[in-house]
Amino acid sequence: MRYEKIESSVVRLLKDGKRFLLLTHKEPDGDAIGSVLALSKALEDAGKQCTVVSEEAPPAPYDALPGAERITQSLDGVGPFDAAIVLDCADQRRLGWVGNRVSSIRPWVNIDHHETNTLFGDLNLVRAQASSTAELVYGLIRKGAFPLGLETAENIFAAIQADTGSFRYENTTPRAFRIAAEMVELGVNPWEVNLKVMDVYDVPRLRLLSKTLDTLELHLGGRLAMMTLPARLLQELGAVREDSERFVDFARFVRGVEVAAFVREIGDGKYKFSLRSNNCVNVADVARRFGGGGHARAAGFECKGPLEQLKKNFVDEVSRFLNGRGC
Ligand SMILES: [Mn+2]
Repeated sequence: MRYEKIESSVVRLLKDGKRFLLLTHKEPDGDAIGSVLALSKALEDAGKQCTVVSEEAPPAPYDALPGAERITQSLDGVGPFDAAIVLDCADQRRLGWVGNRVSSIRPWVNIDHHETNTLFGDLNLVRAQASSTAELVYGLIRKGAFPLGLETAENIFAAIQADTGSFRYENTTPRAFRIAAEMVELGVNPWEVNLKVMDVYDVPRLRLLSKTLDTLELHLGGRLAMMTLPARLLQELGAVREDSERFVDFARFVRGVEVAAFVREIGDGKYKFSLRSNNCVNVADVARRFGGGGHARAAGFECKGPLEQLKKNFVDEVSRFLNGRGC
């Protein structure tokens, strides 16, 4: 079905329904949180009831987005719902325990922009060309003529800014700029948003960055850069998982690098690989080989095993991609 047709069905459902459950992926990022907050606020301003649940509380700095305190970690005593709306989530597993608890709710509306989305919803509003999920939320709000107040506008702006790397990444489309400009016209102050949710580091984060940069390794003639973060370092420095967010970019910034990887130990012998690329390798395809997914320029996967073996398998796979693409 065409996107516009599905969009009309979702709008009808949002207009007809009264009570909605909004969900997003675990380890939520700026687009995940901005999108659930924007859509839930617009629906609430239209007289609907929304419950927003995520596996964990919004991590800093996204806990500073307006309305973040409305996100809860409990499903006790809530419902029934007219629909479960899942935002920015490529597959159901990424919901964590919340997904198992609410799978009986129907219909599921899957709103996302990951090219590896598994279309797990009853309605799948998925557009891989979109800069962000917030861009799709904006489309729904406008099409349904739902209220778009300052709080909603700030969340849409912050989400687009987060997913486009402050309007620098390849997904920075004219539409992303147009929506952002419109949000500024509605009263959003980009400088204030930046101070609140972009350039604000706690000291443990900077110390963690310093230690992580020391682990930089180059492979495949300098085309693959890798950094690793052992779990004990977080504890030692009093840092948390979110403090390593976007560290992978520093590996990508190295001149001549095509693929960058940031490997974080997540416990029980498991590791999370965060991948980025600069030009020709689709890292979502690389991640898929290891059971993960994402976007062409930003993807990830989790795996288990001795670190040296995992790294070797990964280097071999990237090598095949680089040779295959002749880059
Ligand atoms: Mn996103």
